Amino acid sequence: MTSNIRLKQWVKEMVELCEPDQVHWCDGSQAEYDQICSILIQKGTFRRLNPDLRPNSFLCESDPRDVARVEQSTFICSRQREDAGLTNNWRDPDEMKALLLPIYHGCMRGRTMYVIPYSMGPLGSSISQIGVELTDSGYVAANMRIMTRMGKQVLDVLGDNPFIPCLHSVGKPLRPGEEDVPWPCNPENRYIVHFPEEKMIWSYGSGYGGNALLGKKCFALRIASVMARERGWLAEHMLILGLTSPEGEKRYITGAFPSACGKTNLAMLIPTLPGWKVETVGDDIAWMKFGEDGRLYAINPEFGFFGVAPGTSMESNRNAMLSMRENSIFTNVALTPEGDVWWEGMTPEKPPRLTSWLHEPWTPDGGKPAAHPNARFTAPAGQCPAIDPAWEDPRGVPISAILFGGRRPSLVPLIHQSFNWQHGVFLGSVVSSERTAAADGTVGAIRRDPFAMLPFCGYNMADYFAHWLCLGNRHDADKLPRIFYVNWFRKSAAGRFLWPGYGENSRVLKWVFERCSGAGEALTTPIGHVPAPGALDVRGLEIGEAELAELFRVDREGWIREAASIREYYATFGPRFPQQLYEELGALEGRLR
Ligand code: OXD
Ligand code: MN
Repeated sequence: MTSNIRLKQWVKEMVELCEPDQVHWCDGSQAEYDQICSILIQKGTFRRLNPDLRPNSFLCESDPRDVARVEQSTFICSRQREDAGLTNNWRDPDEMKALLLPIYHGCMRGRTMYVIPYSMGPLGSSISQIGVELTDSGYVAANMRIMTRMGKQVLDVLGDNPFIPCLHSVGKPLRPGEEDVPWPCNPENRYIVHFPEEKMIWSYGSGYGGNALLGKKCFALRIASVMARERGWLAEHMLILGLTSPEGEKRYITGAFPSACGKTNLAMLIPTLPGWKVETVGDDIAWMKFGEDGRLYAINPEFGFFGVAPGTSMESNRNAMLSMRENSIFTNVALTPEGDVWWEGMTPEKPPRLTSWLHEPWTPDGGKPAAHPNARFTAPAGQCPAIDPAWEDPRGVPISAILFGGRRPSLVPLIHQSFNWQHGVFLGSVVSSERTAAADGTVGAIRRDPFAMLPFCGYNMADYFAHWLCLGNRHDADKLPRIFYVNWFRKSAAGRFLWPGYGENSRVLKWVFERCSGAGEALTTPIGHVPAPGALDVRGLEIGEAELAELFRVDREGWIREAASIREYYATFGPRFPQQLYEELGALEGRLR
């Protein structure tokens, strides 16, 4: 097991609290994974997919009430309310513990507690961190083995050092003799709770995704963002990709986009531009530290992809499809009669017959989706054909550019570059997007999601902006990544997308690459630099001059309204909001006049 006294003591206390029938220390082996999956099959949680079509892979349907992250039940329990800020749900930590301890009491009766030691980041990297998740969900244990480096090797690296304790329960204890359900959960009592000072996570009542795989959103973003601020680094909701030019020069780029805006697609993009290559380091989270050379280095703390399945196809994301060809878990997708998976957008033609994610017989004319819009695949990152050779480099990869973006049907051009770091932080602070299905809420409404971190920042976002500004001041401006804002989703007046997206986004990446090399012609506009006419490589692309002009049009009236809406938005952050961002907003208003 382990010699770590703190770990042994904590597990003992949690066993006394939660009263599981058994405790299983995960060693991370294949045999153990196979055994957990067999138990899940016996319980009716997993169904083995046809091994000829999808080797060693499983389908799982959740309780229909437990299908997404639950932001209204997510809490930041800092000692002072101001330290959580106005964008987070805050509760006093002692009050939250007093509320939850009785709820956790006996919550694992009739179940096995899995002890999952896991590393976020390559084992032994100075950027990596270790957590231990206790969970009564076999589904979580199986997914954690794909999503993190987990098991005995982690305990060996941990030694007697501190770790992040993460307690998870589905919140459905079993009475003696009570039969279990395939997806136990407790939708009436859901709590996703973070203690930023103690660096501890308690999650209760949900078995789904970011609520339950605690290494991901809870640790790698909410708790890690707090650690990063304390120690001068960055924990961000960003993809990381490597971009190689036809000349063989390589640059790494990160990108922050709100949930379900195509981060995974961009991370795995197959360029349409001849000679250009994109390789994937990560698709969701980046931890970044400044190196001794003054450059910013990033690692992907995760070991797998937990991607949105609907919309993913061989056309939209071939590399994702190939990543999940085996050894994968599918949640809330549909089942084909042949024993494989299907979801909306996977094939041009809908299959004639399926079993939907609700276990119901499904036909295309029934009017209901076969897969839930937030259905997911869990696939090992190492199976991605385009995985970057340096994706496990403990030093991380040097970052040349940071992209921000979201889904904005109007106003925001295909790409613009910030004038400098501070203006880049301004761009990050105003990221906005149409709502999607990754979290509860009305799909389609525009929501601001600064740095795509609104649901994931573990502390006051005003302080978060200040942290970004401060890093810019503390480091050599020439070595800082260049900052850009992209919008693949601008539409014409007639409501049609102006830009084809997907592999064609490589044209935009090429301009980013050139800008980082000091080349790439730009026009200066009130909102930033946009590609000069002819600077965006559109050779071979069928796009009219009018569409191109519209893609880069800076609509002054629209931006004046946008600036006013930003001013209103900024006021919601309270007194700690950094003055420099008001200066940037004032400068933008001045340029628009
Ligand atoms: C995710 C999300 O699951 O951002 O990655 O919601
Ligand atoms: Mn995400």
